[in-house]
Amino acid sequence: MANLLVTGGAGFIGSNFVHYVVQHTDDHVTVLDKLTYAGNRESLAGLPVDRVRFVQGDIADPSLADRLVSEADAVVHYAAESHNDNSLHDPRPFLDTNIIGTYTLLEAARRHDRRFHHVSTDEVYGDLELDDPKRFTESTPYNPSSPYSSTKAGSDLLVRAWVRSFGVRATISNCSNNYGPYQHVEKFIPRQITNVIRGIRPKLYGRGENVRDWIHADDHSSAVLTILDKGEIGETYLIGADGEKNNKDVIELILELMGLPAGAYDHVTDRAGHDLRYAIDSSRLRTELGWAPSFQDFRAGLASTIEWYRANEGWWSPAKDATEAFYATKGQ
Ligand code: NAD
Ligand code: TDX
Repeated sequence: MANLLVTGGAGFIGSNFVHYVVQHTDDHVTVLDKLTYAGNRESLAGLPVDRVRFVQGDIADPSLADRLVSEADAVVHYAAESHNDNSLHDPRPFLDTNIIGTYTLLEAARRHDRRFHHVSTDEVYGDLELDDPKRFTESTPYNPSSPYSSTKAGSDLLVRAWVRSFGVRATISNCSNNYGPYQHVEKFIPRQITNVIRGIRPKLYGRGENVRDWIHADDHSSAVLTILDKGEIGETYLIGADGEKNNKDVIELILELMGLPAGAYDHVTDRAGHDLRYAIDSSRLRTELGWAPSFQDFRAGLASTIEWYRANEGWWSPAKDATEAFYATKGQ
């Protein structure tokens, strides 16, 4: 049994991780979350109070970070500004949270010699051509494209430096695109599902050829627990489930599963600097640590995600109008 400090635990992947930990381990969790527009306490509703404690606060607050890190056995660091489109509009919060916030936590982990796991993204590697036979591996050079991905790359490099210079016991994981419950309606899949529920046509950026490598959030959680348990200090592990799909195919599948014709969507203004393709080779995690994903069927996983959004309109509805109003100002 361990005490985990989970930063960003009221966000999409962090909250799925907390649910997963409660179901699959005896660990106790303290969530540290600022509750930005992306955080939602309702995502943690129903969890046992004797297992999960919630603290509202900023990871970049040194005294709060110091106290909570000192009370934990291990830190699992999810908190971030996470949306590429927002980073193109206003990069500053991405620097404050992803860079300074990570630095603040690392300093606390260093002072108290705490195990640290840093959750990052495949976007640090830039993008691939559609026909490139190679996929990202742990040795692919960093080449981030957006303010979001460059701040995540910066945070990864801080973790590596704190391992080497100060002996912090840290690991890093870089995961591909997640889907599942509790994802904010600004993101691609929930935006289209909730558009259809609201009678709005789904919105595809550009021609929709861009490929993302989809993984269910529960598979991301099981991978992070595996790395916490068996990962080698100082090492990086790529997390992916061989789920490459282009955006057009994903929109058409959502429309089919929701009973609408395949062409019932709009092409809208493309994202500036839009990464073409991400693809993960997760061989290292599978062969060295013995991890494997459970969700192999994207169609079934997407269908249950659609059901979740249909059943939980009260969770996503308050954010929907403001999100669409923001996109409308960008022609998206
Ligand atoms: P999210 O935006 O849904 O959640 C982020 C959470 O962090 C929110 O609850 C927010 O309130 C909190 N937060 C933001 N700034 C904070 C601060 N300064 N102090 C404390 N809390 C703060 O993001 P997500 O999609 O769940 O992503 C979580 C992590 O996983 C991020 O580090 C992201 O880079 C990484 N990641 C995401 C994906 C994906 O597909 N979404 C894929 C790979 C990696
Ligand atoms: O309305 C849309 N239409 C559209 O075509 C939106 C919101 C997105 N898109 C496209 C852009 C991307 O090619 O869909 C794809 C996925 O977009 P996002 O959901 O914004 O995800 P992405 O930019 O790929 O980044 C996600 O995966 C990696 C997460 O948001 C990051 O936090 C994570 O690091």
